[in-house]
Amino acid sequence: MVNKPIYLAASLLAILSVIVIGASGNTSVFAQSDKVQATIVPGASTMTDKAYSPNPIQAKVGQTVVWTNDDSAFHTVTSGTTGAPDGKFDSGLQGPTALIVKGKTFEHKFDAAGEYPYFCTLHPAMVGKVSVS
Ligand SMILES: [Cu+2]
Repeated sequence: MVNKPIYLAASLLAILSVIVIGASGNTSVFAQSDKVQATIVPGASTMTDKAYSPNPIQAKVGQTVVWTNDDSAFHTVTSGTTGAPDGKFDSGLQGPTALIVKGKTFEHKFDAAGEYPYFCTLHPAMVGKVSVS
């Protein structure tokens, strides 16, 4: 009977340690996502280097950048500099990836480090950059 409080305390410690170990074992939940979200902001047509957000987009090698058109106008995400697309990626003017209406998305996976400038072929003042490291 004298040992009962000690037994209870030991049981409590055992339960607590299971909880603590369980919580600290969850670090994988916070692992890097394979997608980076970006948007084409409302009113983007005249917003030059603020048209795409964030700008620049920071991504790690192997990540996929997903652009969502949050504007009511049709835009593109076209790699290269204004008037000189370099062919690395392009949401295009037609087809399934064209950002014709609000809510449409375009994504591209970046497999090499570097700086990737892009623009909108419909509003050449719209410019952005993806910085991959
Ligand atoms: Cu545009």
